[in-house]
Amino acid sequence: NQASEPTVQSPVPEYSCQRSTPLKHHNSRFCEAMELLQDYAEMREGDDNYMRALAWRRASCVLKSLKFPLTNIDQLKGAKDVGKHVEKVLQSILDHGTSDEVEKVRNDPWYKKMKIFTKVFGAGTKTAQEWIEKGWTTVDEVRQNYTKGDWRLRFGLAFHEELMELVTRLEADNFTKFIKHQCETILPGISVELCGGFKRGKTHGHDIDLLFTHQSTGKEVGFLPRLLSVLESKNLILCGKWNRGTYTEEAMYSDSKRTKNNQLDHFEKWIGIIKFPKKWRKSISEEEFFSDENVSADLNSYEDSEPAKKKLKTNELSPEDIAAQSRSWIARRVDLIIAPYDQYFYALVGWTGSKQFNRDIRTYAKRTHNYAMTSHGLYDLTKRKSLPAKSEKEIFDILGVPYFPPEERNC
Ligand code: TTP
Ligand code: MN
Ligand code: MN
Ligand code: MN
Repeated sequence: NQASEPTVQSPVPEYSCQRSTPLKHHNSRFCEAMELLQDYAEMREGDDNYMRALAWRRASCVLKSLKFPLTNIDQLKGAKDVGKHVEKVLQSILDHGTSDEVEKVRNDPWYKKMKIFTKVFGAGTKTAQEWIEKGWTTVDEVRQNYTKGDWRLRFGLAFHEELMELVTRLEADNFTKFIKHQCETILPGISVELCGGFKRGKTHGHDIDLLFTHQSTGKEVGFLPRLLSVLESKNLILCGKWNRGTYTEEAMYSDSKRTKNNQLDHFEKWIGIIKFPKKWRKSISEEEFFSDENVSADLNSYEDSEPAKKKLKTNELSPEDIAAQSRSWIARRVDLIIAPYDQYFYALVGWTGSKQFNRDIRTYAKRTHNYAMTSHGLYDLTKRKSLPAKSEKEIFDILGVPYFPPEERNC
């Protein structure tokens, strides 16, 4: 009967960016297991674990792109990224429904705590580890005992429960609509695009990623501070940080493309938490939406400061106090990113993701063309020149990768 079972097309394209990866696929139980092992490796230190994490992810991505449910390990013959260790885990799931290795990690007390703590906004693996070493086991315990931490952590802890509640597509659409409406007054012609997981067709997400650009390059300069002033005047900002853009083409040809504060790209952006009116969580009429319409903000008052810090100083209220207040809003994580138009389509690909899709398309660009790909552009390292693109499709064409729409980039 093996002959009648489907097998992968042979050979499977090596990079996930060369394959269609839909959101809903046929192998979620296998992928869930492998991504748990990825997760576990990512939490542990060292280059070996980093490589291990990537290996689990790549294997998971192969399974995600299969057009059929795996029923026999031989169906994977001809697939890259499926080594002996992966096969062992998959075989065990095929035979018993579970894998001992996976279940051992799932029940590992350290893993469980890391899982809880790294979900806190502002907490990476280092902070999570530090909390575990203090002997804390729940976010509540951290909240009662931890007094250090930057504004991210303080708000992340105080608003943890509601930030854990996933943002719905409807909420994301409502927020986008609201921002677009504000933009009409602030800077006509600015374009606003909902990116991230929602762009890839997810119905829920952990935040709202909005990418802005203006077709006449230069017009976008100064826009974000003005938008933030408007949001501030409407009392919609809980906390956040505005970062100036730090892009130089020069840096794209060097090995260290990361910014000083270890950000993934050099765009001007705001990362923060919005006070999301509860009425925006359901379908609402345009009228109701724009009823409290008075953009009276001083459009130039937003300074290069951390509004959260400013707030913490001028406000008597601590994040915990604010969280405890009776209020008509809930906290929602929002990223606002500004891209100059000549970098826009690269920014769009980068901020659409997935994270793994970006990794693979960048590795592919480097290995096959000696191009450095970032969210700012594509840079030919041999000829030392950049390769501009006027659409997403053009980027794929330059690279010689088949074009897949965002819904098929769920690697
Ligand atoms: P996120 O908002 O972190 O992720 P997401 O929108 O895909 O998922 P979620 O629904 O949970 O919010 O990042 C937005 C995009 O930015 C992501 O799709 C790809 C890109 N990105 C990277 O390329 N690498 C990264 O490390 C991160 C955090 C994001
Ligand atoms: Mn985190
Ligand atoms: Mn997102
Ligand atoms: Mn985000």
